[in-house]
Order: sequence, then structure tokens, then C-alpha cells
Amino acid sequence: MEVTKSELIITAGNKSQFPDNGVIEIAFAGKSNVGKSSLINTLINRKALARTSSQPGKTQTINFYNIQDKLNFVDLPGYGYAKVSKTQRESWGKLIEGYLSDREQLKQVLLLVDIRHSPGENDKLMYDWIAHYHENVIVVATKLDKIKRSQIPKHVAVIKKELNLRSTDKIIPFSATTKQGKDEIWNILDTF
Ligand SMILES: Nc1nc2c(ncn2[C@@H]2O[C@H](COP(=O)(O)OP(=O)(O)OP(=O)(O)O)[C@@H](O)[C@H]2O)c(=O)[nH]1
Ligand SMILES: [Mg+2]
Repeated sequence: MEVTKSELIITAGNKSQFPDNGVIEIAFAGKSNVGKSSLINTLINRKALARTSSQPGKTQTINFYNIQDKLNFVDLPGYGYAKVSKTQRESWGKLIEGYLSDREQLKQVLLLVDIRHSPGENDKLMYDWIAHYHENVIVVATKLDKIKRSQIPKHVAVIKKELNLRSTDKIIPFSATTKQGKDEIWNILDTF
């Protein structure tokens, strides 16, 4: 899709604020600071519609974006940030669970992991949780520009193995800096 129109619909802090117009949704999940907002901005050719931040844990709400009046992109709050309080973690869990477990219009989840690192416990839990509800998970291996080209296959293999990806899942290396992987992701999202 060539995106020329994108706008924030709502920053939702609880379930009652989720939009209710039945538009197809694509959600972006992953650890805090992994590059969810940057991926969204790259896909929609915007510098900063989705807020990016060098401070991890910035996005604590579920942010819904209208894309070309066709799709909604859903930027989920990042997990695994040590400095948030227990209460914040619990409310995060409830919010995400309320969204992911029971959302008919949610057609595809993209789970982001940093291509440089082996997935952590939280990534594995999140993958298993998403995979339970969705037959196809797209794993986006972010920050591709941070490793040497020759190292890509090795890193991809580690992520596949550690998350225990199924044949129905896909892994796509991506960089918000070079935009590598952008077309491949759109090729999939365009099928919805
Ligand atoms: N080099 C490089 N840096 C990136 C890439 N993607 C994101 N970053 C940087 O990583 C930091 C975090 O990016 P965000 O997009 O804000 O990450 P997020 O997952 O939305 O973070 P939270 O909202 O805190 O969960 C920012 O400083 C980005 O500029 C990438 O592909 N390459
Ligand atoms: Mg973010």
C-alpha cells in the first residue's frame, strides 16, 4: 500500500476506549525499545506519527492509527522495561491481554525482536501467547543495520530456534534506518 494518509485515532489506556468500527487491525508487539513505533513510521512514510523515543517504556498505552482509511495499525506498549513499577506492569498485562485475547478484527500480529540478541523469556512468552491465538505470526527482526550482512543468517537462525517458530510463521529482517524489509512486510499486509 502506498500510504498517503495516516492519523492517530486514539491513545487507549483501557478496553472501553478501543475503537469499535470493525476496521481490520494489524498489531505490533515487542519489548520496549525494540523499534515498534519506528517500524510503524517507516511503513507509513512518516517521520514521527508513532512516537519514538530513546527512553524505553515510553509507550504505555495502546495507540490506534488509521491507515489510508483501510487498516488500523495498533502500537502495543513494550514489555520488559525494568524501571516500571509492579502496578504498572500489572495494568500493562491486563490491557494487552484484553486486546490480544479477544479482538475479532485483529488479523495479524507482528512480533518484533532485536536481530542482535537471542530472544529473552518475555519474548518467548509473548510469542507463545500470540501463537496460541494466531496461526501466522510475523516476527520482525529489527535493527538490521546494526549487524554485518554476513551475520544475518546466523542471527535469523537463532531467533527461529529460540522462539520455536512454526512453518506457518515468517521472520523478516528489518531496518528503520535503511528501510530494508519494508516492501516485504507490505507485501504481506497488502493481502488483508
Ligand atoms: N539503528 C537503528 N535504530 C533503531 C531502529 N529502529 C528503532 N531504532 C531506535 O531504537 C530506539 C527505540 O525505538 P522505538 O521505535 O521508539 O521503540 P519502541 O519499540 O516503540 O519502544 P517503546 O514505545 O518504548 O516500547 C529509538 O532510539 C530508535 O531510533 C533501526 O532499525 N535501526
Ligand atoms: Mg513505541
